[in-house]
Amino acid sequence: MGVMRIGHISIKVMDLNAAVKHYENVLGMRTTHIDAQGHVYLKCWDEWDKYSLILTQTDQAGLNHVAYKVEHDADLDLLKSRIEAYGIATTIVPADTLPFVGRTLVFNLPSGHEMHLYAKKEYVGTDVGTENPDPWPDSMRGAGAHWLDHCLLMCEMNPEKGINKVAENTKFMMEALDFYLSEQILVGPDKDMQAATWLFRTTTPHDIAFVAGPRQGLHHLAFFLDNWNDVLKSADVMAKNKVRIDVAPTRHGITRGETIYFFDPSGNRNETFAGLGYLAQPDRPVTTWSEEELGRAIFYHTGELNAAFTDVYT
Ligand code: M3P
Ligand code: FE
Repeated sequence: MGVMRIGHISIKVMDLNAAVKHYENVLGMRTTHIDAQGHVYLKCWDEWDKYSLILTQTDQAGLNHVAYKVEHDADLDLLKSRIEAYGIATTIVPADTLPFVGRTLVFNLPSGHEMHLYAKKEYVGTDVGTENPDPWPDSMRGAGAHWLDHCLLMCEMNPEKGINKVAENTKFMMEALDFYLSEQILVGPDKDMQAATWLFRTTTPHDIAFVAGPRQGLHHLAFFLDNWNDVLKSADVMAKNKVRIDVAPTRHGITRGETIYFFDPSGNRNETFAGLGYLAQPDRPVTTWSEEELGRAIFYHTGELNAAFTDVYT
């Protein structure tokens, strides 16, 4: 029932050909569709639905929308009334407004980011299939990302003006969409302001995260890898392809994830993220990180947060 997982992310790029090359050769995705307007749709080898990434050529980088898949079509009606009862306007757009996707519930998070919920997307199967499958396909290339794992959205926070969209988004996701809070960073004199939150519907530590910043935006989209070795290998792939690496391989204190951050050619930040971290259960206690341990929460080894990491985003 309800939201299952992240389904796709639609982002803006400034050089479509360079972007397609990046997501194909570095992440290892495959183009599955190009529509009449020239939008490119891609999937990872271990995903079974038609696509998890939509690229739109325009004059800037950033997010168009992020979409989550719900289990049943009827969930859309239920969630529509819950979101509206919460005070957020929604619309339902008909099937095939986005190619290969069923009717879709569209609304904006309190932060302003556009979110879609849908129940159906054309099934094409993973690259290893479902009959006596191999553990990985011969078609695998680049980092061989398994699937789109999560996204992190930057949300406006301005304590002087009493604005905290991280807290507003978090409350909304929990109360209207039944997300669970796994981890949070609390700041302020009374240590009661959520400056960042990690939320889940799957059994991984997060399917979405919100971090405070001066304006709303997209911090990164993350792709799942199995383990630390695969993260290191993905760094080799990035070097081979002259990809701009933002943060060399390290571990997050939060989620225990093993990570690299890097940029696509338009400056959208990507992450290759490995490790289950821990099995996220609905009844788990919330992990809280304090302002003093912020560095270690984000980059566990050095414990140092560089300003560019939080200030630079699309
Ligand atoms: C992650 C993650 C920031 C923290 C990022 C953490 C932007 O990306 O996957 O846990 O401060
Ligand atoms: Fe991440």
